[in-house]
Amino acid sequence: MARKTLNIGMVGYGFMGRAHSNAYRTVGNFFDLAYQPVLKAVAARNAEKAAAFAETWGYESIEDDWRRLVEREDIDAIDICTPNDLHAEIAIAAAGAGKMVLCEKPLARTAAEALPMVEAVEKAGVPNLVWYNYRRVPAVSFIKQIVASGKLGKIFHYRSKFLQDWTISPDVPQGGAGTWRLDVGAAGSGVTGDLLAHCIDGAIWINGSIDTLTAMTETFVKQRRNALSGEVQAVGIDDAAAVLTRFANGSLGTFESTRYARGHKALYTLEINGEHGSLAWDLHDLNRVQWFDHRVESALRGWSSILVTDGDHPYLGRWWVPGLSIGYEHSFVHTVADFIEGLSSGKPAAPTFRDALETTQICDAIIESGRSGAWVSAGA
Ligand code: 4PW
Repeated sequence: MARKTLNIGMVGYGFMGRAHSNAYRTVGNFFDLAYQPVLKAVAARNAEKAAAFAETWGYESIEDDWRRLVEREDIDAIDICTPNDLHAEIAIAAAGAGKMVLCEKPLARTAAEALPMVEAVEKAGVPNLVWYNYRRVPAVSFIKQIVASGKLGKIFHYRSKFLQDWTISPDVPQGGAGTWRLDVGAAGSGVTGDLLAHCIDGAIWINGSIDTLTAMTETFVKQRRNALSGEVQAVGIDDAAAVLTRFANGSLGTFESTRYARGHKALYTLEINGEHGSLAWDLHDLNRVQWFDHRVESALRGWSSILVTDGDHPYLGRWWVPGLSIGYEHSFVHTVADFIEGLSSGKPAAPTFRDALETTQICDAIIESGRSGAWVSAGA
């Protein structure tokens, strides 16, 4: 049967613009879907860069103002790949124009900013999704399945970290392309919204809601040059965060994120310890899950390393033959596949804006606790 078209209007052309564009182009070749994404237009203030991006990725047209993109009749879905400070305005306008909205994580700089976005998509009744892509690494989806099956029994601990090392030099500027993540005005927070948000999203998805938390945050470099104005300014972001949580299911959580861990470029790890066993995963070996089953007889008991590349593992049946690995970019392809599947089935792919609001509320609570040192109730 001929596929219907899903006309994409992309806002932004950075790292995430590339990851999403690749996913839209690839998904139809591997997944059997009712809609085929069509790269209709990309919008960016810099028309020259937008044109080069359109040429590379095969967008049919460009706009130098996202507002014109949102108004276009031939666009079905707006995909927001801008710095965080623009997410709310674009998403609310897109929902108001009746477009589906896909938004890069975190949903917004704060929960106060995110809530009107949630209300806008719900009032308009438009499909919506936040790109927490690591949920859709097959090994992570597999962990979610094992935990949900009850094989671990009662959960005691959830442990997760996301480590990088690219901002250690005080010469790295803040603001502007490439370094907006260091500018609190553009990003809202530092590692908490940028990196720890992935760990929190995964934790809530796999282990349920967080009730209370306490955090320690630090800004190691206090002043940086602004990449646009050249002015030396105070740094407002958190460079590192360490967080203790209590989950609603009674388990304890420990989370850490930093951009000051020499030698680590993107080390996202998670580990879960339950009554009957443990599971562990890390992004540097993303096709593998470590599994310990205490119910195996003691002489044979030990950690096993499961290669998540089987046709029975999540998403893998769509790719190559068992034993062959896939990578980072596939998590975005799976996100598009699930979003489109949700359009056909009427069961929206998660995390919706409403789901992702919870992660942003936790991030707010981390920043608040980092300032006060107090235990705070997480969530609404
Ligand atoms: O979302 C995160 C980014 O902002 C990513 O998953 C990794 O860290 C790669 O870039 C940053």
